[in-house]
Amino acid sequence: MPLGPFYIVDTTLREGEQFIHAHFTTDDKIRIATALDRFGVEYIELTNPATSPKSLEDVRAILRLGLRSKVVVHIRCHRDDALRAIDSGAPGISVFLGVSPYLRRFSHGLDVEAVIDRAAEVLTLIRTEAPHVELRFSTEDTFRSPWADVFRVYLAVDRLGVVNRLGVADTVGIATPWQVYSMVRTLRRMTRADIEFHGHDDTGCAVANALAALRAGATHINTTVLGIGERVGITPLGGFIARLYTLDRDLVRRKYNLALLPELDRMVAEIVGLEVPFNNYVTGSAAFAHKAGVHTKAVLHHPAVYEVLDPTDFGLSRSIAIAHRLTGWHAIRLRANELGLDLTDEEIRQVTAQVKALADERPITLEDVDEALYRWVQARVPVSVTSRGRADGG
Ligand code: HCA
Ligand code: CU
Repeated sequence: MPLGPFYIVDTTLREGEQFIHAHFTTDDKIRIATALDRFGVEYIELTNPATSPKSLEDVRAILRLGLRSKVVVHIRCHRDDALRAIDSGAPGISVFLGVSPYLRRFSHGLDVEAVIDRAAEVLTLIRTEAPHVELRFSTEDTFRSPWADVFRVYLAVDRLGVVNRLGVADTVGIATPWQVYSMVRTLRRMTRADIEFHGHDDTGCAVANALAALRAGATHINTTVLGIGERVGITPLGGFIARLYTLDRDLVRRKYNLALLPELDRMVAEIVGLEVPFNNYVTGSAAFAHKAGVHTKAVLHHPAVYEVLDPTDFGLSRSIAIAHRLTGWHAIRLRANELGLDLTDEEIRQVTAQVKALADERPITLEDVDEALYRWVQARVPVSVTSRGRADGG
């Protein structure tokens, strides 16, 4: 099933700024925005310019870059935030307001009727003052709100005829893909607006939920680089790209500059002072590492047997781990070839047995494998090796 038209709204510079380890300088923000633009995300969301004078300056600095990605600012549903957002000159404004009983009771204290009135006031103000701005309204904590409440709010907002899209936010990462699908599908049927999905990853469903939203007709998906955000963060850009890649590789390759993903992940990791996790989608150190003999044999013949993503599309290469007890003779043969050593299949099998025996005794390195291969060749008469130092006895 082909993917419908969709847009990535990357919010590394808004949700990502809420990550516990993020303290972005203006220069960091410019580097990240520029890299996201080169990667090809369609939108870049920025922190509320009403947050602090510096936040407003940063919005302006990023607008001055003249990026192709559309810049949207994210604001609370307040008149003052709205006026500041309009004043910032951003072409997009994304407004959010809590609808769940938790937020109505413990955050803003408004009942559903008052939520609707507030939304109407602020959204109409924005549309009047900034007729061309791309306007989105989202209900925070959508999935812990009774459906009747959320739909009352969404329908009332849609009827105002002033917003371009409605946002569905899994603020606490509680939604399942089925819930996301049915929420987005229903909204799609009942309103005229485009739909944006924002999903947190507290229970490990953020990528699946983003896909479920897309399949149900969502047009805009929120991501952040490495998934950074409040608590464990949201749908990671790389994970979402990986998910879509196997569904429509050509589309994903056409839309985004995939070879820039490793640099983007590394840059943001460095800026927040952390490593890219070893098991990160696509760019983790283990993402294309093959180990067991059964795997390495097949991968050496045909990588797709154990790889659904082609590392070369991302400017990366695979690695074959050779020095361990799970190794196989195809991997040892690969190493012998790399060293220019000429051994028969039977000899390679014998060296493999030696390597496995050694690895049973202690952890081994590639040097141990090389030594076993060289020793085997040296023990033969005559010595049939290329001019490698150690094989020559040096
Ligand atoms: C937050 C707000 C938000 C907003 C999402 C949106 C969320 O709680 O910090 O505007 O769609 O997760 O609800 O990030
Ligand atoms: Cu969020």
